[in-house]
Amino acid sequence: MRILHTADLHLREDAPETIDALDAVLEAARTRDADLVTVGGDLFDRPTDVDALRPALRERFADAGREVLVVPGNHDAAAFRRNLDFGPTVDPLVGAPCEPRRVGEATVVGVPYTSEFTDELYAALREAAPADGPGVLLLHCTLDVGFDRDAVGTEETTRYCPVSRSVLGELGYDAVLAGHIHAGLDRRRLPGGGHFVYPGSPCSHTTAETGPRHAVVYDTAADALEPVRLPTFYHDRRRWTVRPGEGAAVLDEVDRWVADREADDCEYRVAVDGFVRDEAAFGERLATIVPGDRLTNEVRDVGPVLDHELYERFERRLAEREDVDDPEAVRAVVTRALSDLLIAGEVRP
Ligand SMILES: [Mn+2]
Repeated sequence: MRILHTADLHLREDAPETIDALDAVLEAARTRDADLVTVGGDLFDRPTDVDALRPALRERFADAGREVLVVPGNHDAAAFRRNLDFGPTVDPLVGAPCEPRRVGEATVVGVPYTSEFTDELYAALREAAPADGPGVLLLHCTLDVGFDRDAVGTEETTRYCPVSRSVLGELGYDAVLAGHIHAGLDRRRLPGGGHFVYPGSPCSHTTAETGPRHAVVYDTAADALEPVRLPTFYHDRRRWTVRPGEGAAVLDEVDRWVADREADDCEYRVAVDGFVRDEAAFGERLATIVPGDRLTNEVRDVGPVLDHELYERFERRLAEREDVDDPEAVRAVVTRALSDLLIAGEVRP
């Protein structure tokens, strides 16, 4: 069986990119021939969105023609406490502490939103792990790998349902399909060999959620996870530090990076700092590649490096030495090192 997994759509009536992301996920389920779709929490951003969007979603889910298993997350748990109709294909797993579903030969065990991973939940999940056939755990949690606040969206202040890899590994599931971390696709192996995956939000909700977005397909027969790139909206940003003599190479790199993102639905930012031989020429060329409102140009002329007292002292020493095979290579290393120190503020100009 093939399961297409996503989480953290945060559907909002006033955020069309989130609705587009749902369409992209359902389309990916079709093209990747998935038998089942799972949503690891935060399908909706707020309970009010659940009411506003439900009729339209009923139709979308029905058209997708695939069973969809959903667990509530911290954002939409309140809405799922009511008995709502998302159409015949959508099955919210709301039974506490966990609720199993047999789908084909596999068993999917869903954990509705909980702030704590309790002993009771641990015991219930071990009990619910299937003795035969693939076992899949679906939950909204914070894995013990040091995600920072930005990774889960700016509004999150507490750690929901913190759980360690070793505890998850003890539960006896082949795959843990999770939600809550928005930053991006994050796959890990659990002690014992099980898969763990955060797909990341399927479209960027904040500027901290950078880079192309993904869903994943878990193939139970192959016991393999496959990332699926989604053609959805994302934020991206990148900073380059130029060293003297590398201006042209950096401009080529920026050009390729920008062209890739111009071809996508992407809101991006470029920052460039460092030293070049011709600040004006470099700046002009850079401005033809990156639109002004997306660019921060902090590049400075190489003069401060070459005119620096330390550099002049180095040049005098170099001239005295006769055992240097390749003075130009040494010059390049020192120029770069000094420009790095100047940029870092570790050497006074
Ligand atoms: Mn979320």
